Amino acid sequence: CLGGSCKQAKSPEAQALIDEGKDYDPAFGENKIEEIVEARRDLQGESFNHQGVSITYHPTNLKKWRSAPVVLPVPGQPGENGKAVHIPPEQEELMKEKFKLNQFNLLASDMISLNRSLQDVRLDGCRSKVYPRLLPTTSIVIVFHNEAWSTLLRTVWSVINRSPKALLKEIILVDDASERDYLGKKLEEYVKDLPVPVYVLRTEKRSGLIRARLLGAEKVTGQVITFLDAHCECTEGWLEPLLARIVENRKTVVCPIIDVISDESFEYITASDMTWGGFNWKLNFRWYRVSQREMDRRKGDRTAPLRTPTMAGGLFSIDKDYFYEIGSYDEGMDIWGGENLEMSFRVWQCGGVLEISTCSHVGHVFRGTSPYSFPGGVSNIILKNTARVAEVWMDQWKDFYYVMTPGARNVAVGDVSKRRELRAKLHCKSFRWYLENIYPESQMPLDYYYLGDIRNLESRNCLDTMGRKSGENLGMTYCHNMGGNQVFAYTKRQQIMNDDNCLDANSKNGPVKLVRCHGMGGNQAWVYDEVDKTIKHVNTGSCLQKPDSSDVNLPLLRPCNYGEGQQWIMESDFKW
Ligand code: LR7
Ligand code: MN
Repeated sequence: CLGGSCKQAKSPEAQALIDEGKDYDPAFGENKIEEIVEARRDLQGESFNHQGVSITYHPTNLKKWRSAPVVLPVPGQPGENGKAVHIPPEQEELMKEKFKLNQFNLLASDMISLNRSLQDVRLDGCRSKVYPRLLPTTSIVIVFHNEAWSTLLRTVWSVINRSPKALLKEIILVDDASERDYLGKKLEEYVKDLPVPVYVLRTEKRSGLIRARLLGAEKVTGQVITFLDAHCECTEGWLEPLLARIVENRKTVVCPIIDVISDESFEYITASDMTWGGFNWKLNFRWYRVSQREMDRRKGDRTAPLRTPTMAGGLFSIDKDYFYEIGSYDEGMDIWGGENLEMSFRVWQCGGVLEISTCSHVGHVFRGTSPYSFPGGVSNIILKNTARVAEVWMDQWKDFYYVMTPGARNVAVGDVSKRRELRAKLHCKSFRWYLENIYPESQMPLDYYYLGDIRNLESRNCLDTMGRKSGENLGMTYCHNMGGNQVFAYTKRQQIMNDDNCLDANSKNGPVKLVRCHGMGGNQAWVYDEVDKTIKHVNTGSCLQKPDSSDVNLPLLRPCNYGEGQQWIMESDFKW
């Protein structure tokens, strides 16, 4: 739908531009380039020098931005308006074959226009928002390794089609040593004809997404760097709210809401605006429900920017100078993983702000498995990257990572002294400060008496989550001294917890379940008596007891009798 076919003319003047083929020039609608250029000129007196360029951030002069032209659906084309693509049964085999190439439905992706239309998924309150008349320009940095043509170029086109042209400085594609022919000369030729400057950089050898992004960032000439993954689709109005937050405070790192593009059908599915980023004891990034505390801080306004404890990592805007001031990335991290939590902790602990702008929506193809190789081994790489995060930023809370992830104790983290120096140089706050002020709802307890395994005095076996989920029974088995499922924290809030889950009982004879910790005491409050070694359930007054012969893996809750079967040892045999 290039040419004028999918563009809606807002005026005769606009129609003329479409007819001339200048249909990506947003010099119509409300977004007149001349107007912006002029406004920049008007405010010269107030501008300051930024990387040798005189620019003006002017947060009080507001206007309603519109990223015309609107991409209209092409009738008959699969996937328009973000709809699912259905593969006819006779192509199912081919579909399965192609799926393996990128771990998403490549056949479906290839059927969809690079310029496909999407719904405007924003909350009503977002559409009428005004933003500073002068926003900084941004360069988009997209790193990729063996990305599919259609997803990569659809990302690029969605940026071009849905960003106000005056704000889009350039798009920088960083090829991280891809092995696919079409990503060579063909890509370079293709991008030459695009209506905004698009550059292709290449890492000399596979360097991983972290170092690839650093390479891209070096070439950025815009005032703000916006990172995207290589399989995204930006929706109407995605960019202005991101840049506007940086105008308010240049130490703000802003993410859009990351919507889901189905890896099966390429359907565009809106994600919740009530979700923020957190992490578990393994230091996996996880989505959790936004806390009531944060809803209250925003006075219940779902269109207000959301302060998030962590970010997913792939999609965000950051002032270019601030990116370097705050330490860009840890160059000691390889291939994939960890950099998202590293930047999240660093931004918060070192005086920045990390937000999700709920008015900005960008879709991302989430997939079940990684399609590419991890030279050196997946787990080694991820464990090492994550250990670097723990070693530099988490103070004693790094113990949670190590007890939970036995493999991590043996990986070589490499030299982290530079990153620790950075932390000192920037006078960054402690992890305790972060947990107290930014993430009090965290899975990691602020204060705890004990972290380790819990062993029954009589059977000598250990409590074990058996890897079970919230709502399932607590288990018990022989002690393996490896941590993981046999590690529990006994907290000052009287919880006995492993990762997200707490021991929980709601009647005096059990069962004892693992239930997502709610932090409110109640059924999750336990008292460990160091003298008689009982673990007493506060609400029922019953005691935790070793399993009986009917089910040797099921710990019981029974009236207290102070026998050895109800005595527990909280002393770890393993060290980390
Ligand atoms: O060696 C590599 N070189 C690369 O250039 C490995 C990957 N890459 C590229 C890759 O082609 C892609 O464009 O890096 C990008 C991210 O890799 P993905 O898409 O395979 O990973 P992901 O979407 O699971 O990654 C999420 O976590 C990563 C941790 O390192 C990064 O932070 C990704 O940017 C991040 N993606 C998102 O935040 C999108 C939302 C996903 C969630 C939650
Ligand atoms: Mn991705």
